[in-house]
Amino acid sequence: TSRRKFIKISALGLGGVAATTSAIKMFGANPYLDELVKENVAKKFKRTPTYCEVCFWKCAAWTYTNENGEIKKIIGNDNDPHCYGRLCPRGTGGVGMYNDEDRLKTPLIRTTVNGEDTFRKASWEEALDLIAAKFKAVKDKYGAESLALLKHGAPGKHFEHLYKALGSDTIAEPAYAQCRGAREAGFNATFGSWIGSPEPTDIRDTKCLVLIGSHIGENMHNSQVQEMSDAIDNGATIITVDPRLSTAASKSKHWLAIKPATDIALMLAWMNVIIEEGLYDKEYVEKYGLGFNELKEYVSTFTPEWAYGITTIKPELIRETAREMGNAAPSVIIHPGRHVSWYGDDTQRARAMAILNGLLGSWGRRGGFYFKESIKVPKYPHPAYNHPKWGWKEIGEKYPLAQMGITTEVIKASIPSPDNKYPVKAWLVAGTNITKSIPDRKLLEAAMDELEFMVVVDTMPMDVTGYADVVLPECTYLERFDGIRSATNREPSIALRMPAVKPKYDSKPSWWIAKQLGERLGVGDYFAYDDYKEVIEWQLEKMGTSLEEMEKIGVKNFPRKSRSLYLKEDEKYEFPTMSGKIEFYSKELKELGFDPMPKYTAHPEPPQGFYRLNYGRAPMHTFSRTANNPNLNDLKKENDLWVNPKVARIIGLKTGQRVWLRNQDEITSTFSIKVRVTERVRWDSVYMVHGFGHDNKKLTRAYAKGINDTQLVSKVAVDPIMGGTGMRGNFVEILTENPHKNTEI
Ligand code: MGD
Ligand code: SF4
Repeated sequence: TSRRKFIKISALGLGGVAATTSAIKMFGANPYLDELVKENVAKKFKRTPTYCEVCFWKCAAWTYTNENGEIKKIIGNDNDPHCYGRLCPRGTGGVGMYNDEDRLKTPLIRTTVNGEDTFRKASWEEALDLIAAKFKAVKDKYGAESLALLKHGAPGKHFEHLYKALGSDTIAEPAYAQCRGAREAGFNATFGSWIGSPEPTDIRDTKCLVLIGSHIGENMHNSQVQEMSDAIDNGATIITVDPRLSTAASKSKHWLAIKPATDIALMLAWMNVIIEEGLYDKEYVEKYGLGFNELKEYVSTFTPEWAYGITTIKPELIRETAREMGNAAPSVIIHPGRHVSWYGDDTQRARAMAILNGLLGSWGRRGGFYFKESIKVPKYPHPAYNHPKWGWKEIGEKYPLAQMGITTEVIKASIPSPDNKYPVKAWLVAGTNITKSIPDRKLLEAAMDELEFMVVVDTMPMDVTGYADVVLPECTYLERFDGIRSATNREPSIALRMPAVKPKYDSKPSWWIAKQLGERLGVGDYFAYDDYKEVIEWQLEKMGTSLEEMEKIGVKNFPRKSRSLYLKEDEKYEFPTMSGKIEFYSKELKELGFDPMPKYTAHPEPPQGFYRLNYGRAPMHTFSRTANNPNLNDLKKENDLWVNPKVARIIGLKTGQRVWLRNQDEITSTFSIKVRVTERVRWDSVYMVHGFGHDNKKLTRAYAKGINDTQLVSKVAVDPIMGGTGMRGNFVEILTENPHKNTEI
């Protein structure tokens, strides 16, 4: 049996399923408050600035507390370009993170009682001393590089500082290889810059928005959704390419119900029409583009008729939508998407999107992509970082265009083998529930089993905590200072996060935990402050403001300094690519042995009786982090399985019926899911919202609710260019009988 057996049942008491007053209910179902409500709240309560941590859009907000120090409401900051004064349902429900009675309450240390692994409560002193001793032992024996950090969100920044001080940059996060890495690599290879977050898409002024598997609206990124709704009101054409009738598709002029995994073929056909019919921006392409002739020649055979056979989209529709884009150009956006790790050729799919934008002249144009700008937050002084001998770069060296750590490669490096040159021996996991966010559970468990030590810093007893040797309870974003949010937008802005209330239970902020560990590990001089507040005060002053001012305004906007928002007429602009041009043909990719222009490759299809497992988001949840949040759980308790009526007829399924899923590798879902029969999904796939089906009983609301899609993602198609893990090539069969009837889960 495995040493690091997942601890399912805690020795500690379980909290009751109390229904706290839902902040959302308080103001009705509409999360967007009217001015009157805002004013009333503002009069009655004390307000403290923060920025939201329920997802990574980081909307600036005000936390309102009453005289007893209870949080009553969180409302968007009117001056914030990420939210324009209105939070999404999750942001409003962020108070549930604070109120959740299942929260981690004290440090926990793994122990054995009667041969069973369990956790015991520990003091901070004991837990920190233990971690420091174990980390020191790994550092002394193998080098600091063998300490890996898997992180996401604000806490990660503090531990990154600790790691760099120790001399390790063995750091990775799922937001790269499991999310937007391929998009960044593809756009970087074309335009020379990352898309980043928020995307510099000028949606509010666009005339045509093309969404390719990007379900804005269900995938709730606040200002982007608001801008899209304004664009629709202003008559913009929305074209959505999605095998499923998403909310965005339902608001679109054209819904292209594409056969999954064939998007590159559609985009090549669009290029074909745009070039053949002269719909591209000739002047722009001539002035800024490189390799247009090669592209023209290359796409000449990819006609809409050719693409029809692959995508199932009618040639007339491919032509009509290409003309819509051409007519709107340059105020057109082929949206780069966000979670793009689908089929392993994701960098090339992103390249196809980038090339279309280049042809239509939308980069640097009103209604297309603007030139983003941010303001640098000055670095609080500390000694120079120690240089590691190896780190995330070397671990991911097989993938030439990887620009950040690849989680799955760090995980592989944690399994000893004779050819493993970069042995990882201990992990600190902060703010990421890797058992739900990283595919291939077998590999992950094998790695965790080999580790000499594993620490998890989280606010909740998520599944990942069950594998840790030590669990540290972080306080929520509403109870702490964090780094200043410097936003990249049309205009630069900063936002302050400060505690609205004291940390509940025995929880502590990450900055404090990192400092404590730093002091114990001999790098205390990198943490030359008693309170993170001092760092913020120092930085704000350097930026021409103060903590006092920021407490009052929460967000400060700065004028642009770099250049104009869009390209000027006749502007001589050098793109930050190697050639200084938009690279329709990529010499760099060619030299590295990859296709210089995107190629359509057929991907495996579901075998008889199996359906492609498609997944996405719901507007009231973020990944797995919100499933147990009392307010958000109230809005949606579990995911359901979208099944086409044709499939329902064949199997004999009815809406509301519970089923189990088994994938191509015979992995069966631990829990069941409710069927929803709907025309909105194609007959060759099924669909569910990601982030449900929690295994940890300590999550009293989320445990066993719905299916965990990641459990069924055992096969990944790795992107050879940047190491992303394509996860949409998994197929499931639908089981109507409980496969676990005779086994205890
Ligand atoms: P969550 O699953 O929400 O997201 O992956 P993750 O970042 O792992 O886990 C977040 C964890 O952070 C939770 O355990 C939560 O309790 C904890 N947490 C929340 N707030 C705090 C805090 O203030 N401090 C600390 N210390 N912890 C906190 C996201 C990743 O997943 C991404 S970005 C994408 S796009 C991918 N999406 C995706 C998918 O759609 N399907 C599948 N199958 N896998 C996916 N993986 C990727
Ligand atoms: Fe919070 Fe919603 Fe903004 Fe994300 S989009 S940061 S959840 S308010």
